[in-house]
Amino acid sequence: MLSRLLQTVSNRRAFLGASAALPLAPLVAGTALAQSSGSVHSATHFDGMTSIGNVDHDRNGFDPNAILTDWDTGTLSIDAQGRRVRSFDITAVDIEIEIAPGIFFPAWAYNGRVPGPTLRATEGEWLKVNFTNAGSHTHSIHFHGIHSARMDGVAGAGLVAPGDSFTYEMPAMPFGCHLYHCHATPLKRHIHKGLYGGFIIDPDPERHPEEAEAARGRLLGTPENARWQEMVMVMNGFDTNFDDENEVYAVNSIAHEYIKRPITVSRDRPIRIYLMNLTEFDPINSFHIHGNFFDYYDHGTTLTPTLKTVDTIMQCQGQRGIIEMSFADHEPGQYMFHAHQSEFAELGWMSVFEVV
Ligand SMILES: [Cu+2]
Repeated sequence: MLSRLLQTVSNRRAFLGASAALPLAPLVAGTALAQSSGSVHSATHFDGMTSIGNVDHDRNGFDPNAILTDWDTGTLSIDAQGRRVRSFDITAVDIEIEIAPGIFFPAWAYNGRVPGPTLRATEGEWLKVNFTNAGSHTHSIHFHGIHSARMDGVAGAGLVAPGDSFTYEMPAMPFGCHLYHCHATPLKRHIHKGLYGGFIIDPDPERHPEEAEAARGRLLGTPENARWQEMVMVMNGFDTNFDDENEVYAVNSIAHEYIKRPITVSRDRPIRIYLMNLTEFDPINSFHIHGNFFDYYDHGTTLTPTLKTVDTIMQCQGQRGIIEMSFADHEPGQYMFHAHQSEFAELGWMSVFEVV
């Protein structure tokens, strides 16, 4: 047991440069994030706390910088009954991804990315998710939301063999910060391989007259929402040697990515993070911010915070919530955020906000 443990620690540490001065390539200086968020640029600090080299995002086919804000709002139509119907297309594929410099992982991915697309809808709409399985194993999509047993994404209810398709239909209910994942067995293998993503349902202000302003602040496309610097962060881990333990941790899959390219945020606008935990093998993950406190909405299903003025929260696997904070009263600079499990932070789940 001890030798196995030591071997694991040795394996986990093998790819990390403990305190080297890093020759970081100047990546994408000033890359604009989509609409409402900030930008990402190459790091000047914290070089001793990260891995050496850079991941080839072009080869992966997705960029964690873009994943922060690239909501998939699908296609909206009105059906014969006058319902707002929002349709999404998701395809599962086998894909090898680089999760830390030189560390490749044989992933299963929705739409070729890990995490999968961040689906975003409005409370009360009818959702149609057209799922095609182009992978090598049977897969499904199991939504954390309200739906019938027939749409559950388990055996007999939307489990899809390679080459087949299925359309999941459900109401967009309840509003909140949700997620989806494959529910084929063995479950932990199918989740850990990368088949998961964010599922955000914005509140409909008309259904919440007492809290309409707060609801509009959440609803994508409103002026109230545009004030916010919104981003999605999926906490995940990767078992690169298939010993049922993670060797790499991250938010949005790429170890240390947001320390090499800090996420630029403005002091002038509040920050909202849709945070989900899809980490397999470890019972909990956590989020901790330096030099600041935040309000937290567990599952995002309320418009008033469930936790006020905290700087650390934990989530079990499948748990998620919304973090809201502001740097309005702070001096500009780099503020770290990371898992408060030190091991997770050292193995990749370490990030920085560049406050300007
Ligand atoms: Cu699967």
